[in-house]
Amino acid sequence: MHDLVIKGGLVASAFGAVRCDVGIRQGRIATLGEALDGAEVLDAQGLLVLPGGVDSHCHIEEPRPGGGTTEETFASASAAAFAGGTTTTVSFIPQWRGHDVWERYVDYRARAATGMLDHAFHQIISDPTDQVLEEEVPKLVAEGVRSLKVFLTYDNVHVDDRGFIRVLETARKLGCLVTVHCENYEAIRWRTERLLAAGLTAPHYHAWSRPTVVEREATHRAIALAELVDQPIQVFHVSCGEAAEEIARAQARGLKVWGETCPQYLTITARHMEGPDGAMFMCSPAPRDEAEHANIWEAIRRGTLDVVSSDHAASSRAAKQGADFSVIPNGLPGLAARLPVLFSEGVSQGRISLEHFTRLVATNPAKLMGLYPKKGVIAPGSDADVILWDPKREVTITNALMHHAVDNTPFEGKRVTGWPVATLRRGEVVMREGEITGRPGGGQYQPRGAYEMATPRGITPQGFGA
Ligand code: DUC
Ligand code: ZN
Ligand code: ZN
Repeated sequence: MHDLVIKGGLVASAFGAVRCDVGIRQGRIATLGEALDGAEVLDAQGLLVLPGGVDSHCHIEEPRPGGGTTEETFASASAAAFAGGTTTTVSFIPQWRGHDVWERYVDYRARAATGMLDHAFHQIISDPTDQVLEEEVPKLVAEGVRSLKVFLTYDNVHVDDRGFIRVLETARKLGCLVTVHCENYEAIRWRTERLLAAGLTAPHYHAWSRPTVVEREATHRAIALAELVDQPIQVFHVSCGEAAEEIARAQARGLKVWGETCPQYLTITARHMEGPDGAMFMCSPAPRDEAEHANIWEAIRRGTLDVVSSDHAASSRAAKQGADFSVIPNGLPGLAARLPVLFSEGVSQGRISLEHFTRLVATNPAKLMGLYPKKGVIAPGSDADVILWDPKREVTITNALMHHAVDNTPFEGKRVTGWPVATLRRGEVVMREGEITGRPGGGQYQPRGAYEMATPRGITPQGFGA
């Protein structure tokens, strides 16, 4: 007898897509089989039964040095995530220059506990001091924070090569993954100064300030330094073929280098930034063009890019105003739209299989973040994080359907085929037909232990290793 049985759907399980019932007991998948009994039954005839989405890159309620936080709170992000079929997030604990990180971790844990999502954290390192790397990061690792994030660009957070190498070295020692925003800081700074001096200030010059070459260079450098130290890395939000080629070359050499992309790099172009709402499409790396969308699809198909996350970074229309492109906050809200947009563009349009979709949005991010097989798969023993998905439903995306805190979505008006009709987190129905039914505070922290994907290869150039 189960607490709940999902009956009659096509289940994307660890064994591929099979038609069976899913029996849930005490928040976990207990049985995959036929004619299962349950105290409650959910009818999934005609629906797909998918593992809950794992969004391994989203910015939620990130405290700012001057006070306040980013606009999306854990409460609103939970609603957005459930509406779009995501049940687990990995978001960012900030580090402000000149500050330590432990206090930020304690504060961020408390914030995340107010939401409904199961959650884990990356620790941003923007000031890699001895105190932070040698005393505080080990304490965070003991708490289950197993990924460090570095920015190779942005004024207040970028690290130079020496700082980056020290973060890689620390991660190697402690068994963490390093995730990297790859764009060249000085190159963007120089381009931005020249553009502004020439009076080219409108939002679409954001793309001119950071062409693909700055992403390719930083991706190459990040990989080379990771190879030097023998440290696994994930390159975040790959937007162009040149950067994907760097990753493919590294993978062909056997390096532990993974690549992520986001729905915006498959659907939005730099031309979107030319309209009156241009700022609403500003993110970094910048949106490119249709040829680059095709390159990113190809990199997905080949497996070079194996995770699609949202890089959810939501700002309201009012916050996205600014005197010139360099002061407008970067980032797009995408927590809710991630699965529907990728399913529609990918599975409905025949570019990828259902199984590949499931790997990109749930299984692979869970594996790379050390959350698998608790998360990211429908298999006995795993958490019962499940989406009931209607592959035929046609929906026009509106901001109201996104449930996030802000008044804009870059996917406004986009017609998609395929939509989540219910989301279960650990066996509890937390969204049904767009209505959020989860309880505030119901999300659980997911501490991460040592895992294979974050383990160094044990091969360093010339054999001299840390
Ligand atoms: N790019 C980032 O690197 N972070 C948040 C938003 C964005 O566009
Ligand atoms: Zn980034
Ligand atoms: Zn980001």
